[in-house]
Amino acid sequence: MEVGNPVSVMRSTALLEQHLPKLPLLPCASFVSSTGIRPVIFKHEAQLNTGDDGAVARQFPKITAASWRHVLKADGFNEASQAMRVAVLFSGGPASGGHNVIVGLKHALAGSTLLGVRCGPKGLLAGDFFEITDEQVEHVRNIGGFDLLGTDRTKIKSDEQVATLRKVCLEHKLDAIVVIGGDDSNTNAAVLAEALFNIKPDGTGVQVIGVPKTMDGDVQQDGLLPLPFGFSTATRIYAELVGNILQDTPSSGKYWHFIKLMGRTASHVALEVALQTHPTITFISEEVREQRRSLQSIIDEIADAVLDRASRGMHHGVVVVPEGLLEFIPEVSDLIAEIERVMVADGSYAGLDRHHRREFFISRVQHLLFGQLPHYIQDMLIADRDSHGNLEVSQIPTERLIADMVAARVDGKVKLLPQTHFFGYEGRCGAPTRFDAMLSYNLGLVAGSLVLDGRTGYMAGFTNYDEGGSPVAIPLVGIMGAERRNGKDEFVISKRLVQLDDPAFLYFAQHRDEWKRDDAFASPGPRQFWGPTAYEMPLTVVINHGYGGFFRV
Ligand code: FBP
Repeated sequence: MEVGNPVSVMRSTALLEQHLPKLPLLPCASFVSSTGIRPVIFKHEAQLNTGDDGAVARQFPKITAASWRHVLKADGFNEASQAMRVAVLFSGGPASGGHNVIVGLKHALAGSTLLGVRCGPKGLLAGDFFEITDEQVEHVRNIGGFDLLGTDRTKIKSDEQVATLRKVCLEHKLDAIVVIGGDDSNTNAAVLAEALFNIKPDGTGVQVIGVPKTMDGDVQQDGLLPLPFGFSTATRIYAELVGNILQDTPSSGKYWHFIKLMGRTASHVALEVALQTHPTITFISEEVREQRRSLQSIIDEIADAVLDRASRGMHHGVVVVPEGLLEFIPEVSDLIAEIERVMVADGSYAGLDRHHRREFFISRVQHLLFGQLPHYIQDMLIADRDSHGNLEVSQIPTERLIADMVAARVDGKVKLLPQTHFFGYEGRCGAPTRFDAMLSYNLGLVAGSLVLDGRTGYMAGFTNYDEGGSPVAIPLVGIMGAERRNGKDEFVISKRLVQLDDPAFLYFAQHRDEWKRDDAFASPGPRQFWGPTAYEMPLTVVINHGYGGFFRV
């Protein structure tokens, strides 16, 4: 398939794919005028207090001075009709709804030129652009994936990269860049906004606007952005799969399933799926860290449930763990920190084959746990980090580790038949739920409006999901904090983790014992695109924000 030329792609003749693009995309009232959809202008609302003693402002002086960390709210239609050249790119992992952001941008920027960047930040540096046509946009509306443009995870940071980018921007006469990405990509958007602030010969700059996407659901800002797009679809797909497995277990009556759910750091995905399906046991990483639990205590909890249920004739169950669980177990995170110190101190392991690389770290890492872990976990803990310095948790078979350890722990007492699963990639490119389709479309309208309003260093936001929706703009420098990456502290967009006093977590904590004791599961089935439940919101959002349950624009 050719990225950047979707019109050449033969979509299947499945009824669903034929009908999805016909489903409506509704703008919220702020964008609707008597003559059709219109971009809006913004006014300053409140200032965000980062409490960082000015360190972020010192690193990003220009965009801090431009925004004063002010949140913006819509303030009427944009009457100006300047034609601009705007480039848009996907950055990071795919999330359902990405194509609808581009539909929204195209609608907001009517009269301007919208250039698609092929293959993410890498394509931006290479100046690999094409003009997005109305026909292309109509072809991908309400369709999952990022295939209109493609994506990657290149981090633009070095002086050389920045110099290349400045050149590309001037050569292609860009006025603005829209980065559709998660926390790391929006951090990158802040870096770009600062670097491109006043690079044109006339003293003006190339504006940079971020759009929050990630199936992980962790780009949230209290009161301004309950969720990024992509989370709703991923969790509905996982809930269908987990619900199906839960339905199978008492039928076959012999398997324990160990399921890892994607979601790099925060446990929003696992919590949402637990609320939708009620698995026998679900671990929430943030609670594991708060309670300073050991790996062995997690194994013991599962083993006790296996033995208890077996004593009552139930030889089945389902355990759900978040993708990032290991990083939240204090002894494992200490081990990871030590491995990363070794990586920073001596890079000579880089060219070694798997066996010698393992030997290299075994001879240097003191933490006792390292030697106790199986090779399939050791190898992933010492693997190269991604370009943003993240451990590649999607590649760590945590579900297998836990299944193996539980099997060893109950050996001789009961016969455990474990099955392991990782639900990840299958969740993040499906056709967007109606919630994600509408949210992402409106985020595209917000981003296009911010460009036309001359803003830079902002992330598009959208809130008040059950009252018609409200566009907001969030200053990137207002939501940054220090995080340890590649053994060093860096300013990044802070992820919102599950808070143990979140109403959604409290609801889960109140009910999990009954889900563990008995088969109290739910099997919600496939996501709905038509009918009364099509506009349902994720349960965590409904419970945490007191919403009425349905997305309304
Ligand atoms: P983003 O934060 O870029 O949206 O990525 C989310 C994610 O799907 C994580 O949940 C997962 O750990 C990671 O991407 C997998 O990355 P890759 O696509 O590079 O395998």
